[in-house]
Amino acid sequence: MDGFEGNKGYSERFGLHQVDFVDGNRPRTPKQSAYFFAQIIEQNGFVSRKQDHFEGVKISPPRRSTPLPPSEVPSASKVVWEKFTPQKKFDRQMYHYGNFSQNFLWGVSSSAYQIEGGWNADGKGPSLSIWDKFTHTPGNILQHDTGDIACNSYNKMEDDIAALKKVKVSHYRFSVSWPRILPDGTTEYINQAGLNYYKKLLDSLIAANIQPQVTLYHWDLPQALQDVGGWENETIIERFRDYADILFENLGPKVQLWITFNEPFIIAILGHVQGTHAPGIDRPDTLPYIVSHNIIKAHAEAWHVYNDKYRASQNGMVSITVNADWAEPRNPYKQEDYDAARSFYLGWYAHPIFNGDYSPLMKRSVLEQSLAGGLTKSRLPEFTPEEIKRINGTYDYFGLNHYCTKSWTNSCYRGVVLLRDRTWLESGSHWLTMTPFGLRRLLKFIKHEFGNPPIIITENGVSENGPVDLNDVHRKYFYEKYINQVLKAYLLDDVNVIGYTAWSLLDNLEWAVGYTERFGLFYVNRSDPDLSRTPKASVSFYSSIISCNGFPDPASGTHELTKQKLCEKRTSLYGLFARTALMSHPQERSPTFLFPL
Ligand code: PNW
Repeated sequence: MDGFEGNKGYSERFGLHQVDFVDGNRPRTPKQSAYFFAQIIEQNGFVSRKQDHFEGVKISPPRRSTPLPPSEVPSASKVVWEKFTPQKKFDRQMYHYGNFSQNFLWGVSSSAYQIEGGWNADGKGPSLSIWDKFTHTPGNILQHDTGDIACNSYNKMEDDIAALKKVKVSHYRFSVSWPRILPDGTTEYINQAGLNYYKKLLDSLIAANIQPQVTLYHWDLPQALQDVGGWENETIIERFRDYADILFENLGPKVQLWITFNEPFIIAILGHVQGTHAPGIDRPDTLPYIVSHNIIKAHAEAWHVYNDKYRASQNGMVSITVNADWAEPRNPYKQEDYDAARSFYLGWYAHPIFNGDYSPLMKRSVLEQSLAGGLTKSRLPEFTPEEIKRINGTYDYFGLNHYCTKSWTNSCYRGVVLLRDRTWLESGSHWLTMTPFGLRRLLKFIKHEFGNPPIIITENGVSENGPVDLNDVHRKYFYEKYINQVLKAYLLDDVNVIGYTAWSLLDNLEWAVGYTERFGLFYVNRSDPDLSRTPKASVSFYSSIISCNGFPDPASGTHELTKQKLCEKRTSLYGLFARTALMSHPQERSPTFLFPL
């Protein structure tokens, strides 16, 4: 435990347990490391997770997968790389002046569990959500943080509306907590208090002239449904359809934009393969494919309910939000790197919904890996021809969450490997580097791969950790550079981008890392019982971009943005380099091996 450290006194703490030296009783609290060390002792070493689940299955030795011939699969990525590969760093960073379309949507984003608090208020308990259970289980969340109170948005609606007004957004994206509406997940009992909360939020937004964009599912499944198998059990498709129906019926008259699911990829991988997100299951092999299969079908059913019952009277748009990094081949002239980068994960969900069925590349990769693992058939389930027909086209726009680019290569031993370029600026999150150029490429890829749909960027943002500094120059830099790349995609590449949503309105519960990584435009003071919100410097900066509807040429006269300090010139980056050095994560520099390709 923490103790007296010679001439350093109590300032250096070596303990597995924290000791509160202010309290006369000296209470001890186990740190995360105590749980970790206990686990090592219990297992008498490091037990491979794979061994648990592959017992009896013959694992073949690592092998090189057969390269895919470039001509076999029509590939939009090829179009993109052909266009951008000759681009010099200077060109790709070049600033572009211009405006977005007149009715471009400008928003900020949040999600229920991350901000609301009121975890068991007004009938949400006793069933609760999988995130309530997950955060209350010791060892899952950094510093034992929970969403019990979060930013207390459940009780601080006026403050949030005031914050939104300050940014001057036209749209606010928030999510509905399923267990707040249907505590046991089914329509057996509808909790009116839950519906009233969201009705009031919608009325307040509309009164402030801010349009809502509502996510039905941002990861907080009713625990009661998890108890019967969650996304693994296909009866959930019907449960989700009924939940969607209730929201469309009750909230639909006030909503024009709906998102069925937020980031199914993260649900499948972090929730069911790595177990670092709720429900905390770490069963690789077939589970992520089953979970995703059911999510895709549930999405399609919700879209059809809207289409059949509500579209005529409500006239809104319904779609899904997928997350995607841009995959840059480490060497686009090397066939193997090119093939590796081609197989990236956005298509897992977008291909069935926008093009019909899983892509041939996905089918082939999973089949090949399944056979190599000793199985007799693919772990990827198949859609029937009727299902393909029902799922294909269930979108009204393309919802995209994007944060960064990864460099991809093919290692002879481990398959696809993700790397990062050490010159890329880092952030407060180990997985997030500042790589604005990739967003333009990704947008062009979506245009070609998925039939030029209208695209709404539903999340994009950056974090910090460590000491609080309201002058968040790194975030101003991030938004300036990323939004400028969106503008290039719109004006130069003719991509149909119709909206941009910043993540996030407030510093909030960043899932497994608790409140340590802060993505907010507003700082939330967690030592203040009132959880006061203070704008960071990026608020007025983002607000100026919104007022100017882009980046008008200064030669055309002064405008709000000319009053802001832009990072256009390289010199202004020096301060930023010094800052991001403080936020670096040296332990994370080794390559990541990708599951499940
Ligand atoms: C998204 N990654 O999640 C979520 O939609 C938000 O709720 C979240 O707060 C935000 O991004 C910032 O993390 C992600 O590891 C979580 O690549 C992890 C990753 C990407 C997105």
